[in-house]
Amino acid sequence: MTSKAFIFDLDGVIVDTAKYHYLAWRKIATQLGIDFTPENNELLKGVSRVRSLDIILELGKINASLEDKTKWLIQKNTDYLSYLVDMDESEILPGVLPILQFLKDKKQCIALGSASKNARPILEKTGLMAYFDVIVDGNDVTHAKPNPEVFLMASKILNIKPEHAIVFEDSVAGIQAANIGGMTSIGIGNES
Ligand code: B16
Ligand code: MG
Repeated sequence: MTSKAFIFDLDGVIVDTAKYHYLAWRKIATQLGIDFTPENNELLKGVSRVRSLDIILELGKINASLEDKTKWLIQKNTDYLSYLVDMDESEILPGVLPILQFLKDKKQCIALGSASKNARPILEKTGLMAYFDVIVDGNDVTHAKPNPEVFLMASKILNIKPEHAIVFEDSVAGIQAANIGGMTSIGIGNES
């Protein structure tokens, strides 16, 4: 049988951290007088931290200096990390452990392909690190999703052709990235 690579996104697929990203971004938005709704938050899923701030500023039609942007990015991440302090395996989304264990038992290649720069501490806190043969995250890539770099890097390290890679993703940008990369994409989440 041809070897396959199973590549998992993190936020929204393995753990529900989108709610913490939302709380942290909403604080910044409120400070800036922007009404940041859960619907707006959908625009940030799978999107890098820097691009997320730009989207929020565009929503509020705000021009900001590099200095202010840097300050808000640090504030957002500090706040976000404070929500992760007590994170443990109870935050793993339903169905994740059985599928990871199934793939491990079948000796399939498992990778993480996440835009997050906090991916490794999250995998450690949830006890999932040992399942992953390869981890590619926001610290490793130059181009954010929908650029396929994160997934192509994972399949390359695993020495598996993109057409033999299956990507599990919750974001539009991530599905686009997998499709542009010539991989099979599986959307996770609600239909609407
Ligand atoms: P960080 P994923 C993405 O993770 C999130 O979906 C997105 O909302 C977030 O802005 C991005 O990571 C960067 O996260 O601030 O932790 O570096 O879905 O690609 O696993
Ligand atoms: Mg995601």
